[in-house]
Amino acid sequence: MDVFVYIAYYLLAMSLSVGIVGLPNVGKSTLFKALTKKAVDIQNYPFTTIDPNVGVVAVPDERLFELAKISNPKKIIPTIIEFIDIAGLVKGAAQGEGLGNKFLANIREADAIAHVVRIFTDEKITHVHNKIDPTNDIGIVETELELADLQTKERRDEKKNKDLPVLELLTDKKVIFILNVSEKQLIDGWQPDGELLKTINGRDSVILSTPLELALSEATPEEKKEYLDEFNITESGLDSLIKTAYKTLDLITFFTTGEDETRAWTAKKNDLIPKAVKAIHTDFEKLFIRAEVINWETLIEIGGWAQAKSKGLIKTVGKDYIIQDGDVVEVKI
Ligand SMILES: Nc1nc2c(ncn2[C@@H]2O[C@H](COP(=O)(O)OP(=O)(O)OP(=O)(O)O)[C@@H](O)[C@H]2O)c(=O)[nH]1
Ligand SMILES: [Mg+2]
Repeated sequence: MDVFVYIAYYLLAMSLSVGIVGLPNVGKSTLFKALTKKAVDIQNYPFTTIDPNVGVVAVPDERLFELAKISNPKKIIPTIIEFIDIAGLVKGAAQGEGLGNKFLANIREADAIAHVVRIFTDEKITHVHNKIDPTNDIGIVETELELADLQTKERRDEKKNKDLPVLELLTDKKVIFILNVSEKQLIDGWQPDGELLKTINGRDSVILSTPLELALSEATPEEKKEYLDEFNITESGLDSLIKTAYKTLDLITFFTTGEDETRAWTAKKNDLIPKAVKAIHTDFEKLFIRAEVINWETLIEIGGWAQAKSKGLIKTVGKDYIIQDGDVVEVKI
C-alpha cells in the first residue's frame, strides 16, 4: 500500500468519527462541503478526503498556537475529527427503502451522530414532506433508527447465543442536533420553540446556517471577521460544532511540544496516561514507564520546559495517572 494512504488510514483509525444524518435536502452535504473546505493542512494529512463522503477536519484549539510560541516548532499539528456525509434517510429506511441498508451501515461506523434538521424555508428547495416541521422530521429519523435497532435485537435473539457480543445500538449513540437556519433567521436571533426544545430533550444542539458556513470556510481571515460581525456571532458554526462534538463524546486534548512539532492529541476523559499516549505511538501503552506532565498554561507562564523544570513545576507521573485536558506530556519509555 502506498505509504501516504497507509498514514491516512492510520490517522483515520485513530480519530473519532461523526456521521451526518437527516432527511433529504436538509443541508447535510452543504455542511459536509463546508467542513471539508476547512480541511486540515494537506502537508500533514496527505489525503484529506479518502472517500468522497469522508472528510478529516482539524479541531480548532487556540492553545496549540499559544504553546507553539514557546518552542517555535517546524510543524504545528492539530488533532482531528472525521465527518461522514450520509445519504438522506427516508421513511422505511429500516425496511430497506431509499438507500436503507447502506445508510444504516454508515451510521453504525460512526462514533456519534450529527442530526441535521431543516429550519430554513425556501420554496425552491423541496422538503420531502412539503412542510417545515422540525419535531416531525426528527421523529421520522429517530423512528427509523429505533426500528433498525429492533431488527438488530431480533437477530440477536434468533441466534439464541448467549455468548454473542451485545451489539452496539444506533439509538445508544450520542447525538448533536444541527439546526440549519437561514441567514435571515440567524440575524434575527432564531431560537428553538418549546416544542422543539422538548424534542431535543437536553441533548446538545448547534444553530448554524449551512450556506453561511460554506462562505466562511472559503473566506480569508479578514472576510471571516467581517461575516462574524455582520451576523453577530463569535465563532463559526462549524467551530462550535467541532467543539460540541468533543464535549458530547467526552473527549479531551493533550499536547506534545518540542523543536520539531507542537501537536494536539485526543483522549477520552478519565483515560489513564498509558492508554492516552497510545495515540502518539501504538507501542507507548506497553512500553510506558513514566511521563513528565505540566499544564499548558503553567508552561506558557513560566516560559519553557527548562524553566519549568528548574522551578520544580513538572510532575513525574506513573501508569496510574489520569490524563487531564490541557496537559503537556513527555513520555519516558
Ligand atoms: N435556502 C437554503 N438552501 C439550502 C440551505 N442548506 C442547503 N440548501 C440547499 O438545499 C439543497 C440540498 O442541500 P444538500 O446539502 O445537498 O442537502 P442534503 O441534506 O445533503 O440532501 P440529500 O443528500 O439529498 O439527503 C441544495 O440546493 C442546497 O443549496 C439553507 O440553509 N438555506
Ligand atoms: Mg447529501
